[in-house]
Amino acid sequence: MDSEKRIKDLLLSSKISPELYLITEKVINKERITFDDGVLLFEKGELGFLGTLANYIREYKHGDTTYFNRNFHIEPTNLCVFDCKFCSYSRMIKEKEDGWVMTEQEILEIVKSYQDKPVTEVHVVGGVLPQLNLQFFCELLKKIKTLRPELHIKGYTAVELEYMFRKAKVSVKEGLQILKEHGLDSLPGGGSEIFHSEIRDQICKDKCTSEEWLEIHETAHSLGIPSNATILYGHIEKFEHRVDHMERLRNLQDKTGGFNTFIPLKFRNQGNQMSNIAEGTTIEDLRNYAVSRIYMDNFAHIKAYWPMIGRDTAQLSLSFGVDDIDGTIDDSTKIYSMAGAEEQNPTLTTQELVILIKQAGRKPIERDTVYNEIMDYSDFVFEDEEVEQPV
Ligand code: V47
Ligand code: SF4
Repeated sequence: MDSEKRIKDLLLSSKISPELYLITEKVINKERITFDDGVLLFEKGELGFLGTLANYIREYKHGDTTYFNRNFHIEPTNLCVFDCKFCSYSRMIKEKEDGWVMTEQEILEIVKSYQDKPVTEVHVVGGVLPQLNLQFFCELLKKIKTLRPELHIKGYTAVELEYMFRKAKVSVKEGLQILKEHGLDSLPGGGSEIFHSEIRDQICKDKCTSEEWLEIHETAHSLGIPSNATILYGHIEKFEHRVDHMERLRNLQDKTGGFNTFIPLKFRNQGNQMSNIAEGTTIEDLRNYAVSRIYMDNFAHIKAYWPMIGRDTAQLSLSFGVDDIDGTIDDSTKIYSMAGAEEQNPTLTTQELVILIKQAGRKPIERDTVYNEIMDYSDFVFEDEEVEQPV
């Protein structure tokens, strides 16, 4: 795809305003765009324009490569002491009848059930409960590693960690060090939502603050624990809140370089306290991926979480800055299907994921959690795959 020619044609065309022209020049010259530029892109950038810019960046960073990984999720509980207004997943303790809390044995049984499968990562995330404390998770990490030493454990959002460390009366650094010693390899990006207090105070006032979230990730990076970052967009926030969120992450990434990927998460409105808010359109999702790619110049990867947006939008997103579509998840994840995600039963086999990427004209590469290449599937033919014969 000649993204370079397309962006130069864009500059020569009379269709873009002088302000957008200046931003386009910055992108071509690989200069950083400002906060105001980011807001302007959201306000004035139409879909085709943003796609051209984002795809240009995506292709000079990664060419056609599109990453995926083979992982599974463990959600130890859906009970939670917090009360995030957007959460469809948590059953407050008072609604306990719909809730689950897994025992250590039940969690280990899930790990064992993947023993013969070529997964490289387990993602452990869930609600926050006092009994699921630092000691419980240390034991669990140790036992998972005993069962499967090579499995990468990506676990616990900053929200879970802040609560766990506070209750255990250890500092963030001590807590993370202890978890690392027991087998924790990286942190997922959840819990960041929207950092700006005007919004955070309305949607998730009682959980860890933005400053705490950033401190936990900064400390993790300083201890050699990489992490991801997310944004929950498309609800009551304004464009400037999205850019403020990205700005804080971009600044931290300048300092530490410890983030692997940025994952925009589309707000879904079923079964939560914000159901009165309409969900955004697919066009808004694609525009948001594109601005994320343009703004987050020091993040190597932008990930689209396909169970949330569905396979079609995931394919489209690959032309709007996204270079990673996460993993071959089975129905072990419930957070999103309960919120009304596109995929009610989010399962894609490796073969389906590879075909999905190829159909979008991209090159499927299986990665590990930290983006080491495991396998190039460009020319791989699956046993039962029908290969088109040249005419
Ligand atoms: O922080 C909760 C989001 C997040 C809703 O790091 C919702 O690889 C939309 O962060 N509509 C947790 N989103 C999950 C998460 C994640 C997911 C996939 C990969 C990675 C990674 C991280 O889920 C929460 C919140 O932002 N969420 N409810 C909802 N109604
Ligand atoms: Fe609890 Fe997480 Fe749901 Fe918030 S988003 S209520 S912290 S499970």
